[in-house]
Amino acid sequence: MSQETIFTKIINREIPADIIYEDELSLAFRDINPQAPFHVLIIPKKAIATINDITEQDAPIVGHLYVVAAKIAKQQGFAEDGFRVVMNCNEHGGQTVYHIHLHMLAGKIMGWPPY
Ligand code: DGP
Repeated sequence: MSQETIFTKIINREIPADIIYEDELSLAFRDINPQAPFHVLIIPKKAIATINDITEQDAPIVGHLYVVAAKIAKQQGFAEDGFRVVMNCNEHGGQTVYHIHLHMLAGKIMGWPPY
């Protein structure tokens, strides 16, 4: 299942976003409603609606999102102190935009459990 969402419009520069990283497979931009001093969304350029829709073929794309998170952590100086990445799935997971994305949060000590 793949549907166009607001994130496709961000990829296509049809709506603005504060983009901090881009390569052939992915894009990272600041979350419009930050939950930490540093909060970006790392998304694949391929529109995959939810974790449930990820196929074996998509594994390199999904793995790449974590490589990008590691790059951003080093670039932004969060690698040593640490940070959190999380991907929400469907209603109970708190997903609101149906184009998979890693939330990357940093700049404070995170609580656990996350509710
Ligand atoms: P989730 O609830 O896990 O699906 O996260 C969706 C996130 O997307 C949420 O934290 C807010 C963010 N968001 C929604 N619309 C926009 C937008 O137009 N621009 C940006 N930068 N972020 C958005």
